[in-house]
Amino acid sequence: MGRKKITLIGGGQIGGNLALIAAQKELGDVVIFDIPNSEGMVKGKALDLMQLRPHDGYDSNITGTSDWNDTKGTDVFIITAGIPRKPGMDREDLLGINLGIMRDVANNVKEQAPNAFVIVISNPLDAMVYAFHKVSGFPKNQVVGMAGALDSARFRTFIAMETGFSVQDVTCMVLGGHGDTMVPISRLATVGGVPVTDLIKPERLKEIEDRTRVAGGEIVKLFGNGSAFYAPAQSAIEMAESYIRDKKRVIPCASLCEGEFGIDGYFIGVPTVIGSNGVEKILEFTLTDDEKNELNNTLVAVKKTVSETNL
Ligand code: A3D
Repeated sequence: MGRKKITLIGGGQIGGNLALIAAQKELGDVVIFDIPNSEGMVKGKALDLMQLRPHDGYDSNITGTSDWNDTKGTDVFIITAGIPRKPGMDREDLLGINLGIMRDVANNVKEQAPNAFVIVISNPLDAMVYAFHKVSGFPKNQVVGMAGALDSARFRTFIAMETGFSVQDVTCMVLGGHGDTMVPISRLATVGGVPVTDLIKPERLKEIEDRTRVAGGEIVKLFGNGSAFYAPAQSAIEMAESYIRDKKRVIPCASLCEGEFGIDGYFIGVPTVIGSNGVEKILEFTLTDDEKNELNNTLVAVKKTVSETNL
């Protein structure tokens, strides 16, 4: 058995960092794919990354291409193809352009590697992962969206910043759609097992939840051109690694719900077990009435963006 093949569709800001982290973790050989206009850019990034390896001795090969044939037999695709947000845009503003791109990508992925595990990152995430699933016809265990992993990492970061304790010991989850209606579950957040609700006053915790909901926008405003890329890349790699190494990690992911949490037929952020069979299980648990209401609100938002895909 040779090395795994990880193909990044889109070699921009997130794509470049995905390639770096995948190589550093030696998850497999990495192919960075982009449109013909950006072929030189991804070939250049690949060569630059190849030349970073000697210091630490990673053996992963990294190549850049704009030829779909080079993606044949891929084990894991991570899709960032599309355009990111600019200040003043919300994620939904990207739908028209990114939907066309996702259709093209889904058809090509299906042709080159019908058994691959696919992680979608392109925004608006909840609609894009749905579109990939519909167009490719891939079974639900093979398709997942990255959002909750990042939103939870943001929530963890803000809790660690507030308490001053190690971010490593902060556990929490953010469920729902990847937009301002996402649902940080403070009730279940802990620092080293100690409930956060015993460490941070309710009003302050509410502010931290609110900051989490708009954390992507905070960075978009600071950049002035483009959106976050380091943490999004690491978040998707955690998911890819759990698949490749069959870790069965439990990560909030946009997974296709068929009855779980009372949701049917939509990809939405829920605690998801990722192992060698892809999305292996959604872990359901009892929500409070307030949490149920919040999840309903976020479902309304997800349904709206999905309906705009006409799929
Ligand atoms: P960027 O640096 O612009 O990279 C996108 C790349 O996609 C560019 O290199 C394009 O040339 C390429 N591309 C465009 N069309 C195609 C195509 N048909 N086939 C292959 N490649 C193509 O953006 P980025 O890396 O900063 O962000 C990528 C996407 O991720 C955007 O849609 C962002 O909104 C989204 N994003 C999602 C999250 C989530 O948490 C879900 C977080 C951050 C960004």
